[in-house]
Amino acid sequence: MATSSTTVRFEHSGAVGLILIDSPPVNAINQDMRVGLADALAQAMAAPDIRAVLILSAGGTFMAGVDISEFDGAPGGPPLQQVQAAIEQAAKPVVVAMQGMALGGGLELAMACHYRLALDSAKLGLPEITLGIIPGAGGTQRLPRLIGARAALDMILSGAPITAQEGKAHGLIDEVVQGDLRAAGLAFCQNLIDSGAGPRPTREMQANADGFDAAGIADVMRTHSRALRGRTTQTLAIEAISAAMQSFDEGIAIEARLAAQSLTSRESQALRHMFFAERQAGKVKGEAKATAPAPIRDAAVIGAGTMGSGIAQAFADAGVTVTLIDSTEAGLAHGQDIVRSNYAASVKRGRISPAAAEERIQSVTGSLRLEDAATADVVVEAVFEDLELKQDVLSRLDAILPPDRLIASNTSTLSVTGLGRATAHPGRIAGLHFFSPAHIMKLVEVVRGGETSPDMLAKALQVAKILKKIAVVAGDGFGFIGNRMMLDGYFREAEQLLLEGASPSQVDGALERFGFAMGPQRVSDLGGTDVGTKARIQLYRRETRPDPYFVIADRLTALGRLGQKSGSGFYRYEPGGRDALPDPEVTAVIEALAAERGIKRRDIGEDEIIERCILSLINVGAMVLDEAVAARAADIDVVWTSGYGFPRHLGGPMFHTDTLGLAHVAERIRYYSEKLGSPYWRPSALIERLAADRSNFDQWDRERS
Ligand code: 3H9
Repeated sequence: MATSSTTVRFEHSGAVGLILIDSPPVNAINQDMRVGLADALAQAMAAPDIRAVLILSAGGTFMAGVDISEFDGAPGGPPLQQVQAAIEQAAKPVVVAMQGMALGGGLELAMACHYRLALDSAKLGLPEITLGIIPGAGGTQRLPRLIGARAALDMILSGAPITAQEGKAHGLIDEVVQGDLRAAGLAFCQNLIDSGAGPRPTREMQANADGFDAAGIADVMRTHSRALRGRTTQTLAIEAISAAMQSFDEGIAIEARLAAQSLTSRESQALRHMFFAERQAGKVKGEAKATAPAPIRDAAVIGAGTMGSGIAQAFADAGVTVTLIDSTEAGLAHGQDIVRSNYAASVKRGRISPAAAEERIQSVTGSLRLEDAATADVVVEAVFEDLELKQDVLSRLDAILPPDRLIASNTSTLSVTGLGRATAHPGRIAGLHFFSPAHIMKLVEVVRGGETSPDMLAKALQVAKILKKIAVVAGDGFGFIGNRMMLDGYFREAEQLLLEGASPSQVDGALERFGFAMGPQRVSDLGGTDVGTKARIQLYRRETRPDPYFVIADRLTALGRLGQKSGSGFYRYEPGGRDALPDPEVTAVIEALAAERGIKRRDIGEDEIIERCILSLINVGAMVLDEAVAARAADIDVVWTSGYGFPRHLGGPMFHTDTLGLAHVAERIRYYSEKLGSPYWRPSALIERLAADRSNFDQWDRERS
């Protein structure tokens, strides 16, 4: 039976009224659905032969929550809370049966129903905190009533879904179903009808406050402290859950006020920006999606070093069989050892079963013959970062593989266009710049060489998707997106501050307090100062940079201070220790380098450190955008939040620029440009233009979407 909505239908099935939701891809709740739900419920209540109601949805996802794109406008139609109240106060029992993900407003809708069933594979969660908001459709009031306030706090602060079985154990789910969900739902309704069980409104339940005292709350907060560093939403969530001890109507009014407050926060705007930016990043404007991309079942990875074996493992994790090829037996054995020990560590942490780990290890076959890549659907070259070596390997692969196969290079420094030209089919060469450790890090820069064909670019994006990576398309410039901004902007300025008088721990501390997971010098020590030095040697073959450019890191490399692995770098480390300890020897190195350049050292405050590092990052980011190395400002935000530890709740460097205001940013860059007189502080023309036009990066993106 029709409703006044295109996404909700109403049907009779004997004495059960079926409310059927169908809004692909993820049944996000929008105005049309709210209208439809209200209408269908009214029909069910008005039909004398209907004695129970069953809500079902189509597709693999029960409901992904409220349509996030509606948040910035004034959503029309009945509010979700009104629809929920109508369900909860209905005179006939309302049952919901869930499959796949039941998230946010979707789970909140379910909690307003009288009975809840879930397929055994279903997952239930309130991920609102990841968007910087609190559950605003009764979640903070009904969840404590169903599972207790402490468990509710844990679920709301984590944002992660629980399984159907856990839901049952907590009291969120009445029955876990295997097989036919619709049939199980109808049978459940029939039972209710037969037994005369009526509605069971959650609002009438009492929330269990056990463990929801100051100590209990602090305990839960500690569990999530890493993920919530620098965040504020959790405070509002605690306040809202506390209100669940009051009457339902009082509590729901408090929740509404706090939810509105969270929604307008900059934190929420930033996190919602990131949600869409991450999903948009892998899409290339103006290019049709590959209609039905050929499946990727077999891959080959060339080079069994740390990167190559990590990439091989990422394929194995995605269920793709992979041939790991190295030129030496020792190299191959080392790579296979890395794979094995990574899986052993995952088993130890309980992330994967021993059987699954073994299966994945078996899916990686070692080989010493490049010819064994011949049957692979895709090949990723990850040999040592050396132009001639890579060109040689790529041209040999090009001769071995049929021309419709993608050959991707995991280069982080070399020109993908230049690499492609070493082959007879440059169109099939693209860059897949993984980040280390490749099986863990989410980001992949998909580098489009000057001659990379649209089909092969689409194929490279398909590979990233299969590997469950966040892909960002980057142009073939110096350092692509991320490393260019790191080297010319952020890390370089951090070193400049050291030359001018700041200490490594001062710079790192300031940027960690800004929100980076780790400051630049600690990052260098972790990755190895020599790794940076070697990468820059390759990069200089593309373009050089004026002095001073990483003179400290390069001197430390020359002195054998390679970072944590050698016991000293920008800091010193106790044997086997990871604590970065200040080292007077480093101060002496820095002072000597500063003196050689006539730099007068002085005390530098934390504000200046943060401002100069962040403005440098932003300024180079704008150049990367202006030069079309990045297609969208939002892409840069994705690169920096998922690959370089920029605080996600600030929305990435370009979103953060919009927050600071373009006029302010332009003015401060000009200020430092004049004060420092450094070639690295040339103000970006794009920032100047946007500031003059009273525009910003968000608008810049919108005008081009
Ligand atoms: C909420 O409910 C607030 C309430 O408490 C109170 C309000 C009063 N809205 O991720 P995918 C799109 S807040 C709009 O690629 P997957 C997504 O953009 C909400 N759009 O698929 C993409 O579009 P496109 C709380 C949404 O299979 C497409 O659907 N809920 C929404 O990898 C496919 O998405 C959440 O935070 C949405 N809510 O993962 C859950 N969800 O094709 C957010 C998805 O144009 N969603 N889209 O790029 C997710 O976590 C994942 O999307 C999900 C599917 C796990 C569901």
